[in-house]
Amino acid sequence: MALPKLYMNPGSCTTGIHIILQELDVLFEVYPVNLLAGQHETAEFKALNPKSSIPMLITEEGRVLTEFQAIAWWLGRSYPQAGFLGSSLDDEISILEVMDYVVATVHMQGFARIFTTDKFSPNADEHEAVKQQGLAIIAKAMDIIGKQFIGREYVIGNFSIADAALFYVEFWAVKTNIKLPVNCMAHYQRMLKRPAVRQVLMEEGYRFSGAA
Ligand SMILES: N[C@@H](CCC(=O)N[C@@H](CS)C(=O)NCC(=O)O)C(=O)O
Repeated sequence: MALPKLYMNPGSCTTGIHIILQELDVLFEVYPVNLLAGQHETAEFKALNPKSSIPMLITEEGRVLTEFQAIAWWLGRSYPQAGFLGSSLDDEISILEVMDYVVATVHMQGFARIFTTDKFSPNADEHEAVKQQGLAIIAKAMDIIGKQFIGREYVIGNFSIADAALFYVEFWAVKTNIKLPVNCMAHYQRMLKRPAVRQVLMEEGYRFSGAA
């Protein structure tokens, strides 16, 4: 049977799905999609995913999965022995709550305003204000998320798919010099100590020293 195929771009939100696959020790094929070169807008890519978005995962059976949360959930359900969805309904709800807040708010509302400012306003005079809005959205959301798991090492205690989502926005924050709340910074550093995370970052071309 064919291996699952991950369509990704190093350092993008796809890093979160890459981490889950690596943590699961699943064999998969990597298909880099160069966003800057517009590869996600080609007819070939759109024939697979008309949303033109990554991450995209094509399963062993050939099913095309899109949307971070859907892909992460599919992986969690497909490899239940790993326990990446926790062990109770409470765990599942906490995972979904954090993952959705990370993707829909921190990423799509916050970082999107910083990385793709012109999509929010064609007027260059407004770009600084749009970026500041993005920064405010990120600061508020990360503060809320950080408080949500005080006293726990990971979102639900043990590593789950929500930690991979949280990590990619923490990684972006560190890379763009956005200050993280203490608990999120500790989470980021804890994630960096995980062999699978280090492996993914190395494969995606990042070098880092020590724990942070
Ligand atoms: N809602 C989607 C969006 C993901 C997303 O925005 N991905 C970015 C890369 S980090 C992307 O595909 N950008 C290209 C575009 O939207 O045109 C998801 O959760 O998977």
